Amino acid sequence: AIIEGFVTEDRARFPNGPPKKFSYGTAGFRERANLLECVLFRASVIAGLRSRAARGSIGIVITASHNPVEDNGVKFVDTRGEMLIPEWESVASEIANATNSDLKEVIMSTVNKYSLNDINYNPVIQIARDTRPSSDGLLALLKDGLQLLGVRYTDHGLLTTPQLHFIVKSHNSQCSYGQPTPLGYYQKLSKAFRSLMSQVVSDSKPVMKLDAANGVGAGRVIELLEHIGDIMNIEVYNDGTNGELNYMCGADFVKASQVAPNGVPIVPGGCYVSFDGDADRIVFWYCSKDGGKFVLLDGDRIASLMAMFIKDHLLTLSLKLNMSVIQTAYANGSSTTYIQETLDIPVTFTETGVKYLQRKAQEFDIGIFFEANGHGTVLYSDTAVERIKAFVHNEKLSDDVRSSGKALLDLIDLTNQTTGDSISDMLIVQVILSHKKWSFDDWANLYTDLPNEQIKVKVKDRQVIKTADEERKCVKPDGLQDLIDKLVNTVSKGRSFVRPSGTEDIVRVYAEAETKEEAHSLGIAVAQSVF
Ligand code: NG1
Ligand code: ZN
Repeated sequence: AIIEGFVTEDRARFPNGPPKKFSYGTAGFRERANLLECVLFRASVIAGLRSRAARGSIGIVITASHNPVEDNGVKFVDTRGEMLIPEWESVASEIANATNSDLKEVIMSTVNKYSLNDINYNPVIQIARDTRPSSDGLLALLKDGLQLLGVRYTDHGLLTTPQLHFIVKSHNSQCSYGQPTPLGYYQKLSKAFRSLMSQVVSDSKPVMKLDAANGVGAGRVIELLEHIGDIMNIEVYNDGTNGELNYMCGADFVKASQVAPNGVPIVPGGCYVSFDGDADRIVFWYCSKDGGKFVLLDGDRIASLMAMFIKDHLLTLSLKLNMSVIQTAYANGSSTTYIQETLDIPVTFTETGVKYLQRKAQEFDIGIFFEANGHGTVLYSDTAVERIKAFVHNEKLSDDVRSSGKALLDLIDLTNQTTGDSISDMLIVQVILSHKKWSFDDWANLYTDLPNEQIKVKVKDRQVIKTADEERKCVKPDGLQDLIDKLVNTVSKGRSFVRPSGTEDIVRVYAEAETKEEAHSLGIAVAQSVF
């Protein structure tokens, strides 16, 4: 009867049903905001069903991340704080796409398939949204749906996507991960950060200048500063008061165009950081003191820095844990070489898309995963955490070794293990640089990036391109890979691959080589062969 009422209301509000065919992908449902109304109303039933099936709290975040301000989207956070499990991606798509007359049947078939009528669990849905003007209206539709269904919810207001992931995990872990509130998030991170920074002797406070992409991260960092402002200075720019969301600023813009964003005063040698619109991606950058050259420190750099620091600590503790850095084909070849050869840590490749990296990272005691674009974090297995804890409690340790072990435990607490998190990643990088007494220059000197180029190619049907070997080889159309191989062989340290984008109607071409000119000409030549 409840479902009946919901379906009737759905039909009254959206007599034409969904305005287009949606597909729940890596980015959730993402569209022009005005096309999402029906989807947001139906998101209530999707979340309610998934919550019951998983017998846990589900999160819903209304955001379109680094997309332009006219877009919006909705993503579900599964019970362990991770992305929605694949099986339910199709359930979500089916419900979002059902015609008015099919909706009831589609919902009921899910109810029957998972025997949801037999489950006596009254879920609570955790909700957050970003700063887009359309988010309020979409949120209202979602709430209407939840109320009609009698599903309880907590609206946390404006939060970063990773903060909501943290809250869902905390809620479902009976608070063993943290308190399931924004305050609980700030408290956990700031406690670990303060403890780690207290081990550093320095006469000045670190300063970072933040480009917040005019997104939701700006306000959240200001809230965070209430907890750590006395030991770290974060100057917030692109806070949304003047500029437009993600326009000429933010992590995606800076990574793709490799120039400084608008809206941030540039001081050569200063330390800069850019978030994306929902603060789950982060890149660092600066302009060199001599000559003002723009230098980008992307996700590969962050992964390398974290891997180095963690490995140092494991060596001090003489703890053998199996560790891997997870990358995609977009990782700069120099970072892969540095991690494998200098750090002596194995690198594992996966397809593009955070869910693939995250799943792979779970196979290790310590899995460090980062996309080059700045989305990533570190996952520590329960075994790893227990072994480090047991080690620190050993009575016969020297002070140095014990404090190294404690630092590692604090580092684990400072890490948002649910998903890539700009705020958490920013603090971890600051801790490492402070511990090493390193400048951004020192960090940049770990290795030299190979010049690279990314080109978007519009084709009639991008799905004719099929790839293998974690997208590094092209198997369809016939002959394309041979052509790419030939072109790659014409430049030194060349590497190139093509793949259909999962989020845009284009084919992406990546090329890298020893010089900027070679990377550029290789990219162009490969792009031409895709037509
Ligand atoms: P596609 O469009 O499939 O390349 C892009 C990013 C991914 C990931 C997703 C989700 C690149 C090259 N690709 O995927 O890394 O972040 O968007 O937003 O950056
Ligand atoms: Zn994002």
